[in-house]
Amino acid sequence: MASMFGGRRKVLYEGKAKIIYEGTEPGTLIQYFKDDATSGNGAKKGLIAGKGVLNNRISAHIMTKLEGIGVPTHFLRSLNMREQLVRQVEIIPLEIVVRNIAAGSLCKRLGVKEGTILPNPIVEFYYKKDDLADPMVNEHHIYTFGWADPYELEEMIGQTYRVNDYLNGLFAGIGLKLVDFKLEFGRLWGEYDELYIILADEISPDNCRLWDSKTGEKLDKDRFRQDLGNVVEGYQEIAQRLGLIPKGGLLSDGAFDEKLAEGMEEIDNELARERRLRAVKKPTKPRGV
Ligand code: ADP
Ligand code: AIR
Ligand code: ASP
Repeated sequence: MASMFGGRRKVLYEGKAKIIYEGTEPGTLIQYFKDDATSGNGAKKGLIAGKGVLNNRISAHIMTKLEGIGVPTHFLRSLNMREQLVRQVEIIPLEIVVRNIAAGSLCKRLGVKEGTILPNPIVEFYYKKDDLADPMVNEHHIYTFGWADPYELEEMIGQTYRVNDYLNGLFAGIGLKLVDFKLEFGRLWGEYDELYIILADEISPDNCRLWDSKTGEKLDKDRFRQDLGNVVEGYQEIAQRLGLIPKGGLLSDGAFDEKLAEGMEEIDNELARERRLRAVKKPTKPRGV
């Protein structure tokens, strides 16, 4: 699917759910949100009309909120209904998963009943490598293979807990349970070569499990993974409860109304401008050497 600006900009990367274009200023990128959906790291493929618009909007909103509580994110501003400008970072090849309620691969792997409330959040790490189906790894793998060092990992875990606390509250307030989610972080170097760890990629129903608090109904990408049907309706419900789209929604006669989506107001980027970055404090020489 082409960008709003046609072929004029350079595609740097095309992933499963997004296209990454060169940004409008140095050090920036444009994330274009596609309607393509995959699961099992590409094993199952599909198209969810309207998903890209909704994910762009939801992720921009959540990143802006997180920035507002002091979590450094890559988000700079939304450009149009499918695109956002972000800071370019060096992606750390790890997926950090947090689980509040048992679901998905945790249930499969350990035989835990889906829906079991976990007494404390579980944090897991996966190596981001499609060819290997993103295998689960631990700190030893991460340090040994140099994907991140202890200072970077500590920073990522700290930020991840903050994101979890904040998002649990945000979603509880709109009648949703945050079952689990996945985060990606990246490195950014400052003027004096100081290192910042920044939340990157997206936070959307593609990488969060969200259940209705009362009925337990699944509203996220599990509708696609498990062939539950009405996938975009689930995403729309989440966006609507977050107050991001008109009351009537963006679907008419069962189809996604691109015209209506185009007319949506731009999101308020006010908070995103007030950004504070905090460098990761590392000794000048690696520990123990
Ligand atoms: P995938 O690569 O898993 O198929 P996507 O289709 O979502 O995923 O592609 C987006 C890609 O862009 C991901 O690989 C993600 O790690 C990367 N990315 C996200 N945010 C940034 C950023 N700020 N700077 C550089 N790369 C990013
Ligand atoms: N996730 C992990 N890899 C890709 C994604 N999107 C997200 C899922 C789910 C959480 O991480 O969307 O919210 C845990 O996934 P799983 O499959 O390990 O149970
Ligand atoms: N993100 C992975 C994929 O797109 C895994 C998943 O979402 O199930 O295939």
